[in-house]
Amino acid sequence: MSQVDYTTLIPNNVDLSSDARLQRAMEQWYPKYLDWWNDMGPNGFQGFDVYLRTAVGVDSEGWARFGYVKMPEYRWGILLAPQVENRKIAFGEHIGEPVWHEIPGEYRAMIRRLCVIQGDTEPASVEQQRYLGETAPSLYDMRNVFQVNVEEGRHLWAMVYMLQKYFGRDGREEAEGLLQRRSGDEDRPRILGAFNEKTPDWVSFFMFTTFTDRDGKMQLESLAQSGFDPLSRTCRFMLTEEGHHMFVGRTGVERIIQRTCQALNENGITDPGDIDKARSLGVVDLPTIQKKINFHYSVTLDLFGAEISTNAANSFNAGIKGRFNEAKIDDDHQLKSDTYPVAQVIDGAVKTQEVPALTAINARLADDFIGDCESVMKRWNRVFTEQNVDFQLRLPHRAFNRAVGEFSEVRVDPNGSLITEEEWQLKKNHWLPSNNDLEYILSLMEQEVRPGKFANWIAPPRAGINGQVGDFEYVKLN
Ligand code: BYC
Repeated sequence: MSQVDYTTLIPNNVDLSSDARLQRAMEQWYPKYLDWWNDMGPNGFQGFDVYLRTAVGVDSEGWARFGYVKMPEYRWGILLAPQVENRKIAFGEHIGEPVWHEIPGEYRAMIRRLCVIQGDTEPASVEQQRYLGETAPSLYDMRNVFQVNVEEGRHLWAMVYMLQKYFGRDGREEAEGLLQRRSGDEDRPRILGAFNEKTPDWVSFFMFTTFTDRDGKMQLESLAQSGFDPLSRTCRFMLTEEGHHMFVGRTGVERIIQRTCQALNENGITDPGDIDKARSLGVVDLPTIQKKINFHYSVTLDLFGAEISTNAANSFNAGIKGRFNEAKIDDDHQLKSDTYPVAQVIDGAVKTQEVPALTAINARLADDFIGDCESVMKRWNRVFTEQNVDFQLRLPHRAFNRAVGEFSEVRVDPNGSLITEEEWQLKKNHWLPSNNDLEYILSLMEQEVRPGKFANWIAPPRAGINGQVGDFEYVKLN
């Protein structure tokens, strides 16, 4: 297994000490990162021991070690997946050529932009989640949000490494900028829309890690195909950590659904859509869960960019950003004459039309994402079958509530029918969380920190982290 060197200030497996300029740049950035972490990371919990995993190797087996760590002392570092010998560019106009180990001059701006956008999302999510510790429904959940946070911090390191190593002074400036923008800030917002939304409660957190982290997975998978090998390797390792984040989200929502169903059953409530009765039991009512899905799913779809995009076509052509599972796709990987079906507004309705496949890279990635989300919905809906509750959750239509791309100028209901602005205004609170719904969710958020105990609105997990027992003290608060 390729081990990471932990004897140096910055753990790494990139032989950092052999590159004095880079080492100096990273060492100068580190204290600024720590300042940002202390200001914008988990509020009020920096001094406590948290049971965290730290990456100690980069192979798929046994890459992490678990132990108590105070978050500011977490060993962030630079980890790249192992180099694949004789790797060839798998798509675009350079297909079949050896991958690049140095940045190709003509693609400098493109790669820099992708690294900055990717890098910007990582600290943004930490900022969005910084108050969640205060309302954690259990020590298990508290530990999970902190785990997600430190790893998003490391993903920022991954992109800062790319910027500092390959982009000289420009890269240093971008690396500073990543610590200066702030989620939701009017003057210096984060770059992408969803990363300026609030994550004020745990239902939002679980939805975010289900849907928005899943966009992270899709984007990282596409960048992992890159012909620029260092970008590919850094994204491949980031994907190793991403799995747990989506697990936290999916199982978090699953546990909420399970608890609500149990409460409805125990109290003989036969209408699963009865909001008032569910709320009188102090659980999250199922219609509000549906609205939260509608919101987070649609806001996340915007992160794929415009369905038809020349930016995406250019980065595919250049061999810099591929498609999901590029190697498994059975075509010429150049998309010279292929077409791809893309949903668009045509004659007052949402219809699918074939467009040149090269321009539809973003639409295709969104399709892959939607397929992944459908399987999450199946898992969530299975809970209703298990609990014998007559209810189903579903994804809204892809055109619903969009602010980027083909549907950003129209109003569409969750079934995909175009509606007027008037109808939208009348019904939007039936489809998206209203202030009242959000206030109700917030009212449930009370911290539960007794080991093995859980807030009333969420069921315990099926298993502990790293095989720990139910009342394990994941965060030592004393
Ligand atoms: N908000 O051709 P277009 C993650 C801009 S999540 C604001 O439509 P393109 C994570 C776009 O920048 C994954 N602006 O799109 C998850 C462009 O502006 P410029 C993050 C937006 O370029 C949870 C213009 O509109 N990684 O890792 O084909 C926790 C036209 O662009 C938005 C990436 O996204 C928006 N939603 O695709 C932690 C991968 N959408 O530059 C982490 C890197 C578009 O012309 N980024 N715009 O002024 C990319 O691959 C692409 O930039 C995008 C957009 C997919 C984001």
